Amino acid sequence: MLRFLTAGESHGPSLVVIVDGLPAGLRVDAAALTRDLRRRQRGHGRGRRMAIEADAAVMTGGVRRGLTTGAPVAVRIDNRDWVNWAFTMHPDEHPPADAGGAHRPPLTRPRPGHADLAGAMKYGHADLRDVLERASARETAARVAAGALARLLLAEAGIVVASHVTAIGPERSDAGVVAFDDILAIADESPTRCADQAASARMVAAIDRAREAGDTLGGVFEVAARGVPAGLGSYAQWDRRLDGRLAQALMSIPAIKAVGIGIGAEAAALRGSQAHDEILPPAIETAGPPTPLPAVRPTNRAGGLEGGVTNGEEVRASASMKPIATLMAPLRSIDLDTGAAAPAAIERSDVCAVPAASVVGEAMVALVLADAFLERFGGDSVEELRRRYADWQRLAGARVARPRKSGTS
Ligand code: EPS
Repeated sequence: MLRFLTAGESHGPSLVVIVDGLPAGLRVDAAALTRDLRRRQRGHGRGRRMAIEADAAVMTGGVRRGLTTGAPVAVRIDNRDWVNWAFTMHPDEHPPADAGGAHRPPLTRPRPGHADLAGAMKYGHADLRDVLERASARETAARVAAGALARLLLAEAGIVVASHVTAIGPERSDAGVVAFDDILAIADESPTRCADQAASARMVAAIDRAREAGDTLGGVFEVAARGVPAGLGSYAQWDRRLDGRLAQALMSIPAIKAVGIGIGAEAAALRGSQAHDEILPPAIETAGPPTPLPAVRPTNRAGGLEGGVTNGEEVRASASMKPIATLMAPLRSIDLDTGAAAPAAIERSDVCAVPAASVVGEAMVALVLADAFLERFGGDSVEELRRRYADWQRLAGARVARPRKSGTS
């Protein structure tokens, strides 16, 4: 229903993204996209590139006078650093004499852990720059712009997506399950996006130590979504299971090596009696609108998904990121020109980008949820979508059996 494609190189003129399938009449403001782009640039441990860039979304299609038209939405994010790379990255075989930037020699020493070697073998590149320019996590800026559009759609249904970091290197948050409001309260200025202040300070120190050692750090983040209706995804076919779709989307973020839903990998060591979320009768009706949920769940270890279907609880998915592959104290590698041993290439890079990856995770989860929401409720216009969702909420509410108040029969 909702699909997107990105293009552009890390040091090319710009990144672009086309988002197809958004209904007409969605209020879109480039500033909302730019806000998320700036959040992705933050975090302790980011490299010098982030000081050069001030990512901003330029809408170039599908939006008129603040509203989507139903046409594909196109967004461009210009790379400020392009001026320093224009000669090296120029699309013309013979760049103009005034193309800026150094005349950089080919890169031939692949970095273990980056796409350099695998990409060179796949596409036959002799200059590893032809691999790393596209494999770079800079591409995730385009995903964040797409995710911001998905978020605007989800907001129409009251669905909110947020994220927090739970570990950086060996430093873990001691906060346990962090409530959604506490995740939302994490300031964009937080150096780590960790809700546990003491752990955050330890994480900052660990990043500083890694930097001093010429090393890098990975970590873990969790994405949470509140207000997701029950019934998105399906157990009926493997590729409709929403947990699988979320896992693919999160795993596709550069450097992600593991994804968990709810308590994730921890579930393997628990007994069934400790791993599942019991089903209790709904609270006795008081004032307020009827809830469309027929039961109360005292815990949410399943992360809002059972059988690949949302169950009305918060959706919670976590992702583990490996340390960044570019080391200032490089690992052993070879020179592809000579075949001889040589230290891996050193490129400007980040020491840790887990807080940034968690913002990218929000975008990917928002895109999957928006896709599943459109699949469930459809509609060519936001107006139609809103009506269908309201109908479903009313009908689902009416179907729910209510326990009788004591004393009534
Ligand atoms: C990134 C931009 C890149 C890197 C980083 C992510 O900029 P540059 O290569 O000019 O320093 O900082 O990419 C990687 C760490 C990587 O391994 O690809 C960004 O915008 O997020």
